[in-house]
Amino acid sequence: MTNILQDLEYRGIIYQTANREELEKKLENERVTLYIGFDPTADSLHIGHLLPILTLRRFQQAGHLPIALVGGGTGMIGDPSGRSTERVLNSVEVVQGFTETIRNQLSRFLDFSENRENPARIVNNYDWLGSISLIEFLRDIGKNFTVNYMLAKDSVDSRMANGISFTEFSYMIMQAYDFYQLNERMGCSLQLGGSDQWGNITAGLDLISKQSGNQVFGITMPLITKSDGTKFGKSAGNAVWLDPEKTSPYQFYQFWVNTDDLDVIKFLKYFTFLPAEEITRLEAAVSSEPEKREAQKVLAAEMTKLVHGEGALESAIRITQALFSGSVNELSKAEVEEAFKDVPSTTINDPEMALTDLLLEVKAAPSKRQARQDIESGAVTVNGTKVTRVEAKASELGRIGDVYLILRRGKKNYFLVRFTE
Ligand code: 545
Repeated sequence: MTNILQDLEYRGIIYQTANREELEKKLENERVTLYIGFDPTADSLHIGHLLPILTLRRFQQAGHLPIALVGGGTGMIGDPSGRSTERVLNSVEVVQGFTETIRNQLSRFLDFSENRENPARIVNNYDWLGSISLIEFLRDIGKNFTVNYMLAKDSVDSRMANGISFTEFSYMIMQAYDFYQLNERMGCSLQLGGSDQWGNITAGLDLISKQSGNQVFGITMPLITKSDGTKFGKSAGNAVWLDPEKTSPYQFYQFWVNTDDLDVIKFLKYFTFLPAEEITRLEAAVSSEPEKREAQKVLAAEMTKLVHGEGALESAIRITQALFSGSVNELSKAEVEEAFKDVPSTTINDPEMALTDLLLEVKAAPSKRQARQDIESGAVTVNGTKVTRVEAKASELGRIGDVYLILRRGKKNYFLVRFTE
């Protein structure tokens, strides 16, 4: 078995560990069953969740047994960790819907095939939390925790000023009980999570040592920071989702390509499976020829391939090149839609409209006079071809996929026209 802790250490993925020395020995000598939990609080995972998911995958590649837990039960309650205000509860139907989509997304990153020695598994904590009785919970589990201990946890302490409901206050006991259940049922002895999960993970360690005396372990991963101080994982204020309907593979690719030189090596270590030698080579390339942005392109390609597959990566690269060179005529209808997802399109139903009027309609020119001047001076391209005839009409210009006309004024200003006839 490869030394997984050493690899994680090299990649900067370890923030805190509980029982480090014994864990190191155990990981070297046996297959360890480990888990990470994901509460169904949204209809998709985003790149903020990639580090824990990919770390599960690293453990699987190193020969250990990963479990992804979907919090169908805990998602009904709401984890106060890392939050300054009480959550609004979602309805049972909404939580059930989210549980299904999160389960599907998680399963793409792990290998479940039964013919390998360490297939991944997915569990839902509703299976045991949904049926435990109140009396059993308070009597058998709750008795292991003093309120004093619970008040001292960061997740609760930080909420004392504003208040916390009994519902969220109890959350840590549910997560602790999950770890206990997984330890009993599946021999799971290690829980991972982001740094916000330390309090919940150690609550599990404490419960298990009291209930069964078994030794178990915990690891947290660091909060991902950026050199410019802005929050990781946002693009123009929006989260970068793993669901291609919410963030297209092209947008996803662009997000990674735009990584700062000061962050790119850190992210290659966190998120890719490239060996250390390749990362070292890319690090040298960042300092010797930063203008080539080779490390960023490798990062973007690796991530897009991992999350969306080879075909989506090729398409993202084609779109990037077409928009850069202006040869947008080479794009398919679907690629046009993907490339212009964030660009508002203008719908036109007059197939004979003059180009000057089109430029006005899409607000590429403030007046007809300016539109004429732009065309004559060669500043206007239609579907990647320069058009200098002021009298040109839409019907003479051709459409992509029978529907789209891509206007460009100057080097970079793109406008999308959608014809309904
Ligand atoms: C529930 C039951 C368990 C163990 C863990 C949990 C979930 C945990 C929690 N985790 C976060 C989360 O975010 C929503 C994801 C789906 C939309 O709240 N109490 O569920 C995040 N987690 C991954 C990392 C995290 C954490 O899924 O641990 O730190 C983010 O990086 O915030 O028995």
